[in-house]
Amino acid sequence: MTSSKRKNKKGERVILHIDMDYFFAQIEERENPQFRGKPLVVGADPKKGKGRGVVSTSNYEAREYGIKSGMPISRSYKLCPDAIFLPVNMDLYKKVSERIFGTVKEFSSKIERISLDEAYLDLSKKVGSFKEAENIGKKIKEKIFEKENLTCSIGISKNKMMAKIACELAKPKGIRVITPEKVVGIISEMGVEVVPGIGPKTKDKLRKKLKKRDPKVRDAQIFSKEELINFFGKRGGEFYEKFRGKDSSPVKEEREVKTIGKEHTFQQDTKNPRKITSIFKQLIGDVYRQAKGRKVKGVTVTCRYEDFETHTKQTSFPAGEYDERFLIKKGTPLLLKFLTQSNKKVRLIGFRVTLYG
Ligand code: TTP
Ligand code: MG
Ligand code: MG
Repeated sequence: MTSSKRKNKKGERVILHIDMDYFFAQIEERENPQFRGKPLVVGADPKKGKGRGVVSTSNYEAREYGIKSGMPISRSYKLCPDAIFLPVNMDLYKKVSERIFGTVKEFSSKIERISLDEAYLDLSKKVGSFKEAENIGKKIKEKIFEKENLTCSIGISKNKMMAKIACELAKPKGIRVITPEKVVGIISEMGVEVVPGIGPKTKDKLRKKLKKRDPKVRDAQIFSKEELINFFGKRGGEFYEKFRGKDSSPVKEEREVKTIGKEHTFQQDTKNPRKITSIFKQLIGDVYRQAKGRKVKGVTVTCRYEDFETHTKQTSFPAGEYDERFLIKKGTPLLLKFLTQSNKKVRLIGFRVTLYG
């Protein structure tokens, strides 16, 4: 009997994480089968290496050249000038995503969508064992392939964090179960950055405290909860649990937060406040026109500096139908904070509204 055939203990959760493989690029391959097997990059126009903007994603062939999501498109062109470069066809990807997750929902209505290509399912009430959950996972994969001719990867474990880690380990095209008794052993051997919330800055602090270049979760387990809270504040307490493979966050069913947003990458990085605010107002105008007639309850401003460091600031207010001037009034102070808090030039700005209902 394999360990995944075990019966679940009472109160134990069974969480499934699904993530589509190289999503935008895989859709493009499906639409253009002649591109299969060749490196393919979806993102901004590379204009022979002089284009601005970033790589959205690429297929696995392109990843072998070192191409990654979020990388400047010009760099990806240098790494592989012969790749096929395609623009982002978001309308298509959204439609495909809706269909896929409509199918996934048929397996469990307890679903939380995280992005266009990713969701968590809580199967706790539906299955009696991890083996049963694995069978559901296999069926989901088959169904998606049958209906959409697209592959995905699936991870299953006792909580969201571990299910996502299992999914990463299964990529591409795979399915992986991490049973509760395997959780600590597996996470302990991974780098600390697998823990959600540990980005480059937190990792750097851990590096210094542990005097290790590439600290593993196992190394970070030497800290007591109090020490971690001292280092990182409230988040530290959460890290303590996560270093032990624990994550009690629930799968939050829909009531989908809808947002509408737009971004602008400057032709040249700039610090000119007049230029930046003028583009910013145009972005707000565009977003306002798209959101017209909808109730808005918050705004988010994104700023990416010349070194690619990217930050967001947001503010919320009672939901209502507001005019463009109101959005400018709410958004501008956030933008100004970005311009005053750093001497760096700005590469990209974005504006987004959160819709109500
Ligand atoms: P991911 O699931 O992170 O990546 P992926 O599906 O392309 O590849 P993987 O097989 O590793 O899961 O993101 C899903 C889609 O979101 C991706 O296809 C394109 C888009 N995306 C961006 O536009 N910019 C980004 O920086 C990232 C990470 C993703
Ligand atoms: Mg994906
Ligand atoms: Mg994803």
